[in-house]
Amino acid sequence: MSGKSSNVLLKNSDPEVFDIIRKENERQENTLILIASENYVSQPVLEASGCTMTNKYAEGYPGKRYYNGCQWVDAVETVAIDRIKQLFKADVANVQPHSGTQANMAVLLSTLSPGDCFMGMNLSHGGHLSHGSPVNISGIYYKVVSYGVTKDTNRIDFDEAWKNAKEHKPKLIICGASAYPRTIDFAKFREIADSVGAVLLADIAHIAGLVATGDHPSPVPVSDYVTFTTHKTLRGPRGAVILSKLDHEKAVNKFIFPGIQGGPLMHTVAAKAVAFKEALSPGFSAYSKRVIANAQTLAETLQSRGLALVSGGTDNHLMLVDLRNKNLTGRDVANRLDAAGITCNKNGVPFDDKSPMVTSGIRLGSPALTTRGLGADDFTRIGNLIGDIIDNMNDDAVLARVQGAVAEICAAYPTAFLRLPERV
Ligand code: DSN
Repeated sequence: MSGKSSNVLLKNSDPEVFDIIRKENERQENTLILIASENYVSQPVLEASGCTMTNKYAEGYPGKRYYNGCQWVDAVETVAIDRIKQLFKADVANVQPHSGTQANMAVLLSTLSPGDCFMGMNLSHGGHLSHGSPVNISGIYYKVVSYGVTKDTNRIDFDEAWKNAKEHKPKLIICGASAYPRTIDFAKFREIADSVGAVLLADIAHIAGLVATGDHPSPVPVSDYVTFTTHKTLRGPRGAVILSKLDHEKAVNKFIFPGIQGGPLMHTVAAKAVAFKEALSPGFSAYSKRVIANAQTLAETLQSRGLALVSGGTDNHLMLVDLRNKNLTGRDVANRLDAAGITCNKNGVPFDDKSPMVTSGIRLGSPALTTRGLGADDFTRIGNLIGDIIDNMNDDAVLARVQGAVAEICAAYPTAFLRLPERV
């Protein structure tokens, strides 16, 4: 595969799309990405994502496909499975889910019948759409009870989880979150699940990279199923994985294909294999530690600027800023930061009275900028720039100054690691 010739071809054959991709590259180069669920993949992962395996149909699993010509996609899927099992010390793995929601759906379908009850974390307290939101298939097909965080500590309310489990006897419990800044006690969820005979699914999409390196406790020993996306702290291509115990392998595989997916995206499976090798390296372990240290530096800086953080800080890669004491909405602050070149997302905070399109908070995360090489001093500087914007929401001179500082930081940490010389 020649990055050079393929990109020259794209430029000549479709200048319109070439130009749009070039602009997206520039956006990724010239802004500070603090979206907690995003990252920059390495050049090798990017190369594998764009490989010829995109041409291949491969319904089935290695050694058991419906079409011929699968010898090389079999080989790459086997490598991906072996590496991810090694990384998480898991019995079995399915590396075909296109997304975290599909991974979760396959587990729900393989363990529950429509109308059965399961328990998950309330979306507005940090959970995920696929953990039983009424607008997601998980909340449409099943009866859902939820648990949240306590009002005083904003940490998981285990009393509520125990109480709801006892009262509703869910057949499955999902633990894991997409906006929760604290360590999750998976063993405690196991106890709750055991007390009512429920299956335990840990969705570690956000923290997979931290779990892989031992920087967050692993749910693998105590869970029946573990799902995660591969593109957040794990720093791989867009997609997901399901880990399970040996007994569940057949059912999980059946519900991914033919249950809810058709042909797997074999170019993505190849890129997952490359990312899993990177995650097994000592360098990745150092990266995970820096992700957490940088998040904590950012959190402390924001607090020193009078900003309130949900739960008072962070143990992982993300934090939620509660803007209610500033009388500002998440939407307005996220838009103003974006104008300054700092990209994050508006996010509801626990017990928020504003709609998800407005919100009272923003969510910030350190994985992408840590990949870019930023360290403690940079995160302190960025925290102060965020504080400056929030304290001066209507001041265009402050906006211009922050834009200048963002440009300086971006120039100091080029994303050259993403490019071949002629890449768009
Ligand atoms: N959209 C993802 C996130 O930002 O956390 C969750 O699927």
